[in-house]
Parts: sequence; C-alpha cells; structure tokens
Amino acid sequence: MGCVRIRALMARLMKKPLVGIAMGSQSDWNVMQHAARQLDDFGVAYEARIVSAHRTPDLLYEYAEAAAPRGFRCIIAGAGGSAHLPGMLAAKTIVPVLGVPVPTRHLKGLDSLLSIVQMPKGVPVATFAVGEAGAANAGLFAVALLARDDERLARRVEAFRRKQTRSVRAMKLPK
Ligand code: RP5
Repeated sequence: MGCVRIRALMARLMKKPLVGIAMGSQSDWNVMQHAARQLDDFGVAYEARIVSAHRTPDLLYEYAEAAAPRGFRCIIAGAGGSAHLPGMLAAKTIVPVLGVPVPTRHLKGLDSLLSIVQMPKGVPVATFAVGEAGAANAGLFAVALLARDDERLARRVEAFRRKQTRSVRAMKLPK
C-alpha cells in the first residue's frame, strides 16, 4: 500500500463515516473498491461492509435502520445476480441509495442491472453502470452530493474535472 493510500486510510478511520458502502459478498469488493477509491481520493470518510439481502436479512434491516441516525448521507450498495440489496436498503431507510450492479459469471451483470434499476414506483434507487465504472461513478456521485454543502470539497471536484479534461485533450492517437 502506497503512502497516499495509508494517509487516506488513517484519515478515514479517524472521521465519522458520511457514506456507507454495502455489498452482498466479499466477492463484490473487486468492483466496489472502485467506489471506495474515489472517496479515499477526495478524503471522504466511509464505512465499507458486507450486508447480504438474502444471507443476512436481519443485518440488512439493522444496517438500514441505523443509516440515518449514524449520519450517513448516502449508501452505495453493490450486488450481483438477483440483486435485492439496494432496493431492500432503500425500502428501510430514506437515506439515498446508489445502486451498483456487479457483473456475474453467467449473465454478465445484466441480471444485476435489471434487478437494481427496475424499482417499482415509490422506493427509488439511483442505479449506476455495471461494474467498475458504475462503482467509481457512484463514489464520484456521493462526493458531488456532499460537495453541495462543503465548499472545499466542491473546489476539489472542480479541480478533478479540470484535470480530467486536460488529460483527455492531451490524448494522442498512434500514428
Ligand atoms: C450476491 O451474490 C452478491 O452480491 C454477489 O455478487 C453474488 C455472489 O456471491 P458469492 O457467491 O460470490 O458470495 O449476493
């Protein structure tokens, strides 16, 4: 682990988490770590843990009910297959839930995407792209939400966008 990541880890452990990252299984971490990395990069405190809708349903209820009292501003929830985790969390809390469809072996995450995105009216889940890009964007989205009332964070988001723009403008195709 590099110095920057160690510093981010220390800072994160000392602050109260503002974002919850929940996932159905340890196997989801490969994807969900991309959400965590964005939060680390912006210095946003989060807590990441495994909460399974179908394997630990009582824990899911406890986690969702504690989200608002604990001060979570949003929950990033990733799951694969018949992915009920984001929808069930959203059913049990009014803290906004950002859903990340995790790719699966047989259906490549289309199952996860449809399970998460197709919420019936009344209980919304903001659904992101399948896989790493979706997880990273959910992290960036959480940062953008928090930046609405944190000027320092807003400036960092703007700087990040400017840097990204510069790097794309500098791209060259092979001759
Ligand atoms: C879901 O089942 C998890 O979100 C994971 O994506 C999928 C497979 O879980 P494992 O069998 O790898 O534990 O609950």
